[in-house]
Amino acid sequence: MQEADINIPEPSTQPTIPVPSSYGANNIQVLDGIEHVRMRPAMYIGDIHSRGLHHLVYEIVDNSIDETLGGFNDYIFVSLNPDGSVTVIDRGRGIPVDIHPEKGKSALELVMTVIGAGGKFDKGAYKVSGGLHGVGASVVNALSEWCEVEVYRDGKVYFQRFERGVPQGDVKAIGSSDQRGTKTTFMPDHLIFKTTEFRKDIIIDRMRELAFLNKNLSITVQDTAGEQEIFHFEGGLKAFVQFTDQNRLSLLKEPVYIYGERDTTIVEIALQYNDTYQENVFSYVNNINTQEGGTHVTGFRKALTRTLNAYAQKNDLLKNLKLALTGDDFKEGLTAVISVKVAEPQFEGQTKTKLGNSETQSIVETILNEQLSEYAESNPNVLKVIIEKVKGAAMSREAARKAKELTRRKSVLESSGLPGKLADCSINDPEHCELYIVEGDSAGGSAKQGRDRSFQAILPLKGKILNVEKARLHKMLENEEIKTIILALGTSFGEEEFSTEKLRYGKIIIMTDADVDGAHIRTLLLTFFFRHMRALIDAGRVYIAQPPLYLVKSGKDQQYAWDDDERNSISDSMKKMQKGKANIHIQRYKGLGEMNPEQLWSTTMDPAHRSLLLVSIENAMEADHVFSTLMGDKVEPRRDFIEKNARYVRRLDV
Ligand code: 0RA
Repeated sequence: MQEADINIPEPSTQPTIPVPSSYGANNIQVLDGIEHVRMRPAMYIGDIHSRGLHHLVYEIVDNSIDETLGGFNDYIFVSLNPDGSVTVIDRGRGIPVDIHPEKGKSALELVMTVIGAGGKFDKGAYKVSGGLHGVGASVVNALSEWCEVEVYRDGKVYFQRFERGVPQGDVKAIGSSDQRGTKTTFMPDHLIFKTTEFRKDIIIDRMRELAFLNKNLSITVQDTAGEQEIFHFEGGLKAFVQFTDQNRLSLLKEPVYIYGERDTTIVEIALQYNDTYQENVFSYVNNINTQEGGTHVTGFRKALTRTLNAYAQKNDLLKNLKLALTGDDFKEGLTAVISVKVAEPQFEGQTKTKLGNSETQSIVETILNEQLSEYAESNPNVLKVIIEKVKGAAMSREAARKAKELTRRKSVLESSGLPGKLADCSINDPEHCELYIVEGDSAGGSAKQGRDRSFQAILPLKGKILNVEKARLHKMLENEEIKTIILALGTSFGEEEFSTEKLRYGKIIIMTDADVDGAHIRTLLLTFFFRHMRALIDAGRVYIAQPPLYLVKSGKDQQYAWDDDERNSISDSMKKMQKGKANIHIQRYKGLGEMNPEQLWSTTMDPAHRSLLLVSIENAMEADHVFSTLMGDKVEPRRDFIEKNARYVRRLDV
């Protein structure tokens, strides 16, 4: 897993950074807006760390995507410039520059300075909006040291410059051009952001995704060295599904592809089956990843189950199967991308990433029913393969049920007892309780002695847990370590029984050694949570403990260091205090067991001093890619991945 997927929680207060006050009294409202954005940036872009920083780029690109959705733009160029600024160019209609009759300012200036003005201009039918997106270019402008916009329109080039959101003069024509489009360059403000360093891989992930979702669009990303990568997929979602499954063995020659329109809704779906047991369904509305699903996904599932079931019945493909297929049987090994374009999307749910429009469900359902039946009729051999896979899932479901019944006694997972290895905490209020999942008995011992037993519980794991990426459900439930974890959490397990409400701890903290084995166990645990208890990650319940890597000692002075830079600066400063005569000793902690209980408490478990990494899944597609690469069957892509990501190896759980 890369750094991109693990985010440090946002501090609740932001520094107050006023805007320069050199801008005329009639602009008070505009200034108030800009000042508010600068005082509370997290309200607009999520946070002021790497995630929020990259969000700036997405905001600008989203405007170009709106032009694309309206049918006016087929090209986006994103450049990470050597000076740290970013340039985004499109070939859309260009932001209008004429003077707004009431405001007396150019439309361009209004778009760039009035918070929320973006939405007041009709930019086409399928506007990107929802979630954090759609706050507009003005927010990016307010959070930039400077920002320059060039508009190519009416044979001319127009230009306007802003500093910390404030126009440095009116828009003016600076040349002629036969092009149309918009070029925006902005320098993120280091007074606002904790980091102003853009990461090419993060930008590329989103640009690739956008290119998959808009097959007529070509996106070029240029890095600081001038290297370019072009993303353009004529196969669109088909290529997206193939990319997702690149590390898995596909059962179909190529994905099934569905496209249809009704009223103003556009539906696009690609799906295929592979030889694993996981389901990977990614859904989008107007190019926004709907993490929480919604009506379009419901419509998809209903139509898939119904159409395939009807086809199998009609063609007598289920004759040896003595049980009825259920919806779950169609999920094993399914990879699908559902992308809908909806004129007025309603976003609901905790993170506003769940589509609520009820008409969309029946539109998706109808289009998929019709076209998948047609596809089935003309591709009987493909359907045979799919139905065999589905039957396999049904039979394994049945086998698991029988095995459970045979043993007669209540399954461990249904029993109310807690696992013997768990050293539970004494208070009962889950919100205030923490479960440390600890690698190995010796570290478990230190943790048990070092903890605050009132609210911290310790669960030591013996060895490696099962790699769930390669195992069917009932195999997983035979695994002792997995059973122990499920029991300790109290959530139960499986589609129907699992419930976050029964979770016995507010925080689940993975604490492993800082070596290769520890990293492996951490990845196995994260794979388990990602594939089977995703709701816990989405609810912000899963954390990674951060034990220090070094103890730097000089006489009585002892300080911990969490990375090499910190170690060096500590030992440098010890030398300076003691005027170069210091006798510095550095201890590298390889395992948690090397720390005594007090050390483990004070560095890693004490809420007043520890730092935890919150595990969050920003991009489910990317997370799936990481896990399938790291934990899947194919060796080659795993090696490539590790080599490519060697740069981030400190955070990469291999
Ligand atoms: C408002 C109205 C029109 C286009 C745009 C905004 C526009 C904004 C951005 C931001 C980046 N690229 C953009 N391209 C267009 C419509 C103008 C018209 O009718 O010609």
